[in-house]
Amino acid sequence: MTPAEQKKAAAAKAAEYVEDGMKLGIGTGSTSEEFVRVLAERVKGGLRVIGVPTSERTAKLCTELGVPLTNLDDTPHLDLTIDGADEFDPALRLIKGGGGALLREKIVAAASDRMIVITDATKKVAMLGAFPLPIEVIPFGSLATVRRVAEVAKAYGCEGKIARRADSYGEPFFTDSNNFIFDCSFGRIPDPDGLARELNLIPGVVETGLFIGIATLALVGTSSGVDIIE
Ligand code: ABF
Repeated sequence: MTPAEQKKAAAAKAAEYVEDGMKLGIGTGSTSEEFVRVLAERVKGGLRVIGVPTSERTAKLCTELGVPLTNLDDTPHLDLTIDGADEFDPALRLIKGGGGALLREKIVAAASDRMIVITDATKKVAMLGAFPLPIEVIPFGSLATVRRVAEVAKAYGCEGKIARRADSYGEPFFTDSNNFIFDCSFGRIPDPDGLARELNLIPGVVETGLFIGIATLALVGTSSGVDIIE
């Protein structure tokens, strides 16, 4: 299977974990979009679920396809979140945020009893870091914040280019919460737990794309089927 087919297969498998009456967190990205399509078919067939989308983009697709939506103010406790990832390691630690939705993704996943990650096989790595780590930063004083990010990262064995994300017109990219994202090309992150903990203590850092201790299961499309990793 191609990576696109692997994403579809992982998304279809994830739909098997959705039960009638569930309150769902619904992720962002191309794999999550495949999941929304499968979920919408099941909703048409009578499945009763309600979802909290992790981005405006996902909300739009759900609305177009008839997946009922709510928000965390009305529904603060979710049964299950299903979302993609940019990388995951054998301990199910993730890098997310390539799509810019990491803050809402983490809030929604943290409000859920379980999080299932759906990916193609290319996302599986022995060590996190080849994918640039996104860090969401308050615009005020962002360069000072990022200077501190670089110092902390260095102390955890991570060095490399840190660049503010731009949109397709070269303008600063703003998240759904109106913050900047800085992409950190570290290459390798030897201690993701320590790095995540320390980065979250820096004033001005809103969240990092390191999801640690959050995912409970990964459904990974491969050339021959879907691997289930716990
Ligand atoms: C979201 O979409 C992100 O956290 C992650 O960056 C990305 C994965 O994208 P895709 O499913 O398109 O590979 O889940």
